[in-house]
Amino acid sequence: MVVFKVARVETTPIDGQKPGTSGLRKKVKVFVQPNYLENFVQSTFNALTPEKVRGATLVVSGDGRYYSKDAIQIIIKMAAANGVRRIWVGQNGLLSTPAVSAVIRERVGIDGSRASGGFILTASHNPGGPHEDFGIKYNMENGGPAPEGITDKIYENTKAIKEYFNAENLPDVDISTVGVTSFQGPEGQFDVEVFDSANDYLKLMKSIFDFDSIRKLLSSSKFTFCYDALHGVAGAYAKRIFVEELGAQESSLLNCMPKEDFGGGHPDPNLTYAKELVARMGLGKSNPQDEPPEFGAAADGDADRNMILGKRFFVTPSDSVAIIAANAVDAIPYFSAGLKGVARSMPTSAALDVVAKHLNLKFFEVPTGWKFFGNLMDAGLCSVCGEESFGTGSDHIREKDGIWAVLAWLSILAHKNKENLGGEKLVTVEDIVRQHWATYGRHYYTRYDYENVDAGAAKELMACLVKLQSSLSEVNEIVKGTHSDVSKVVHADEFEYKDPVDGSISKHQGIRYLFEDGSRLVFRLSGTGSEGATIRLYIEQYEKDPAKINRDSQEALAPLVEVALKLSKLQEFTGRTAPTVIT
Ligand code: VG1
Ligand code: CO
Repeated sequence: MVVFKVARVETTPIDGQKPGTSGLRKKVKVFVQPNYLENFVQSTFNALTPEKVRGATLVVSGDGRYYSKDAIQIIIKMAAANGVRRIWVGQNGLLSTPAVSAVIRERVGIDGSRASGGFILTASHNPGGPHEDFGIKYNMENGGPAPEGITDKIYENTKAIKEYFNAENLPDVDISTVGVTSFQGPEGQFDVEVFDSANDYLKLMKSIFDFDSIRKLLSSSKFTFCYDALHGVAGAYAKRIFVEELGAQESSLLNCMPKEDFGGGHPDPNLTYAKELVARMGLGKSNPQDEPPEFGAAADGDADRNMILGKRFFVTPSDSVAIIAANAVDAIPYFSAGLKGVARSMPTSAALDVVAKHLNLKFFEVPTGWKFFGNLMDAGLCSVCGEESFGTGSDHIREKDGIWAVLAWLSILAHKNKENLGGEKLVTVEDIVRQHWATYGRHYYTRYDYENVDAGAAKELMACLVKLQSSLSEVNEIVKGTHSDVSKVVHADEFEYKDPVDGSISKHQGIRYLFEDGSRLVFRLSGTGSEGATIRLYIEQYEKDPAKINRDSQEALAPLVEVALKLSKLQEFTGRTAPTVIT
């Protein structure tokens, strides 16, 4: 057995290591600077209580993007030197973000050990490769992202760090082969266990969904299916789950080979970046040669996001979580005893609110970022939750879960088509959504993203929007001057959240303009970008009248969009005449 020594390495603080909405994300060229990753990892160890490090079992894996393999070796050596007992690594370093959460919560090692946390190496939906992004975040014992209390501490530590610990003579561990490698250090044995990336996650999915009924749907000749992993880590699960377990055709998988640079693409499942899927589903500009599949879905780099499509039909993520919540008890065995409650992030549309009201469910509105759902779930207050940013999930883990969302939709389709598979016409994705609107009303919704805007200009724009909030009469003058038939603003503020479980307060979580008819405009700066600033503009309008629920959403929202651009003076501040992405 190799015996390793612990070296104390001197270092100095590096600027800008403040974790954002979901961890630290920077260009690879920033991460590869001497001590950059090391400082952050040591600062994380130092932010945890000693028993979560010394003698502990930690998971280290990610979406497989460029620099992951090097980063895993660095973290293994530092963990050994910091007295960690065991590191668990998904084969080839691959684990989706939801799978890491599942592994922390559920997996039991061969020697009965359980993990108390883990590092996820991903920059999620940001592109990968030597010139693109890398990222790292820490998840806690409950399988969820570290709460702000911890991420603040990590950041403080990065500003004062003087030293880190490293097992310099520990050889690189082969992470391509399943098995355990053991080493001997000053404090005893240290193990690295490499395990199958999909087993634990698959087991969990089988305990939640009725795989038999989904299999009947997917193997029926009437139902056609397509899944696009955008070369992200979802590919490590898709074949196993959709093809081998559930009987989908292998040809229904697109871009399911994980790649370090995501094939040069932007692994973000939306109508702009999931081009191939969008075209195949008949949503592109030109008509596809073949009849589009009945159902299509995509994931982001780390497979926690999902986009759900029907034939020539797009399901907004805000509608998706509402529809899942409305159908969960009937269609998904895990929820058969009822939902404990539901939650959404603030900018997500109020479609879920209406379902919660109808079904008399507890309801919560939290700031953007999955970490805020965790406390509610740990306290047994929330079963299903979602974000407008293509994130949907439940209390089976503490991350959003892209494949879970697809299985949830397939379960709903299987349930609605139970008696139909031999019959004439299937109940389609579009039918389900239109039926939902007819019952609950429709929340027209769109998000405009202005990516890589000058950071100073973006800050100024936000400051002006906040200042404007002090005079609603001035606001309404602008509103009415732009479009007289747009409703009036009755309340404007910056969203502030008090966690109902631990009482912690999060301020400045987005600028809101709330209208008399329930419409909303929300402005936020992204916390996940790695360069410049990204301004997000969220626009929503509720329509209850069944005669008006089938309009084109961009058309229906055009007046509100115009108002938003006027209020924010967006073009003046940024010089942009059009958003980078519309979802
Ligand atoms: C974005 C989304 C947010 C999501 C976050 C992480 O954050 O808006 O809803 O939770 O990404 O998702 P921001 O701060 O850029 O708006 V992922 O898939 O990057 O882990
Ligand atoms: Co993601």
